[in-house]
Amino acid sequence: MERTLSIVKPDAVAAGATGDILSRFEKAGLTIVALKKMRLTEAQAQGFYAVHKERPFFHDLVKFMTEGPIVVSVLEGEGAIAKNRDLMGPTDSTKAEPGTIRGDHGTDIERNACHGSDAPETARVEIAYFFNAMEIQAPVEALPA
Ligand code: FUP
Repeated sequence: MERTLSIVKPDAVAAGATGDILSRFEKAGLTIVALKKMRLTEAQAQGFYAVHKERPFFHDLVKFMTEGPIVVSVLEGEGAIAKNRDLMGPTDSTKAEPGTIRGDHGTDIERNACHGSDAPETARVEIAYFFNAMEIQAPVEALPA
């Protein structure tokens, strides 16, 4: 079992694509174990993308990520990280096949509709950035009787 962080980005939320995107996760067998809608502050977006802070696109990326609300979720399932990335398609939406989230809802490399963690360690850090333990629904069978 693996967990990954998903973000429906401001472009896709504004376009009314949240439901379509979340439904793709469920149809692929992933379970949404935490979910919230929020609007990032500039500092929160900078913190989330801190690894990119020296990159030329950083300023525009932060501006985009704060332009409107996002929908953040934790997805759980076997191979959840790779499964989510397959559903999303490549970072650059112009290179993403129709049928992928970015192919259907993204515009370019910046306005690319969604985020998904790229490895177990980043998933752990990213999930903790948005959710505390009480906000993540453990499977019912894992709860004490
Ligand atoms: P991904 O793992 O697909 O989210 O992609 P990266 O971690 O490489 O990049 C993070 C975000 O930076 C992307 F979602 C979009 C943005 N980005 C740009 O805006 N321009 C670029 O040239 C590269 C990335």
